[in-house]
Amino acid sequence: MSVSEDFLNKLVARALKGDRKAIAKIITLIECNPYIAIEYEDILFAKRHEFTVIGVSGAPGVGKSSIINLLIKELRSTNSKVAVIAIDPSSIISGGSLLGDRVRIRYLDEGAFFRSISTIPESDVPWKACPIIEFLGSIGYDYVIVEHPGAGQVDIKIHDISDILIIVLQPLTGDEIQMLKAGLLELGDIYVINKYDLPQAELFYNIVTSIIHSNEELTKSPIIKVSTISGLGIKELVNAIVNVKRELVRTGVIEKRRLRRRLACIKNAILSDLKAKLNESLTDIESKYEGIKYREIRFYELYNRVLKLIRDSVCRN
Ligand SMILES: Nc1nc2c(ncn2[C@@H]2O[C@H](COP(=O)(O)OP(=O)(O)O)[C@@H](O)[C@H]2O)c(=O)[nH]1
Ligand SMILES: [Mg+2]
Repeated sequence: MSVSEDFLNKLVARALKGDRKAIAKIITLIECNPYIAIEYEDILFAKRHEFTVIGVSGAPGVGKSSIINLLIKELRSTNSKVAVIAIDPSSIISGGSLLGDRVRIRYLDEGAFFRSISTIPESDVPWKACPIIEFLGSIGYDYVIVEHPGAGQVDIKIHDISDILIIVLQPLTGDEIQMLKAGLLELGDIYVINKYDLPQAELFYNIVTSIIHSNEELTKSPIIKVSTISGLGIKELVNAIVNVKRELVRTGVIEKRRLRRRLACIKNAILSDLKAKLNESLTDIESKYEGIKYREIRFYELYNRVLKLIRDSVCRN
């Protein structure tokens, strides 16, 4: 999908006035061709606005969308504008949890925005998510919340793009306890024990708290008891977000995290470029070597030829 500068300028002007159709259109353009975010950086991110990216990670079904729904309501009551991006790894094959997310995220007034981005199962946060996040932040959303299902373990990539990472757990799953013991949870800034209305929640909370707080670096990490049925803990969760953010700003760590997000974005953009070029080169070589007996072709030679093709192609661009 090609796009002209003039067309994009007009769309961005509309998006800045809060026109949802224009915002959705720009997101679709970035989704189809994320490189326009690099090419048209000055147009898309012309307005500078301070925003915070909150990653919400946890196994499918723990209640991420339900929590985000209440978070939107709570944050809107303080007049903050909130955009939500749901990364949906299942949608391509099954139609996915997309519908579930849509159904559960209901508090969408003029200051809130929801969009899901599909990706193939088991893949990381797609790199196109980064410019979309930055775009939403730059046009005036104060919080960009990214929902990402960590398939049983915390996804390192959601960590790379978040300013604040919330890890959601639920009582009574052995998986969760295993994950805690394996030290995979070290990446969170805030922990939520959701479904606190379920039996044994208290016991689970005590186990989780002792594991998390026994980690030297996490002794002060907030662990919030939440039930989206009763609304328990949502105000505390917002307070925890505000406190963590204040600390990140005070210590200057927030700037490091913003740079980390940019670098993760660029790294993934370049990796995806290189992968495409590698595949092109392999196809090219395959046709050139047709008819030659494979025993006559050395690994070393192939390696160098493929590498040269990639280099030539990178230099050409
Ligand atoms: N008992 C209970 N169920 C909940 C709670 N929060 C969410 N659920 C249910 O858990 C299921 C998954 O919720 P969802 O928000 O879609 O989870 P996600 O896959 O992590 O986004 C749904 O059936 C919700 O109704 C809670 O606090 N208590
Ligand atoms: Mg969900």
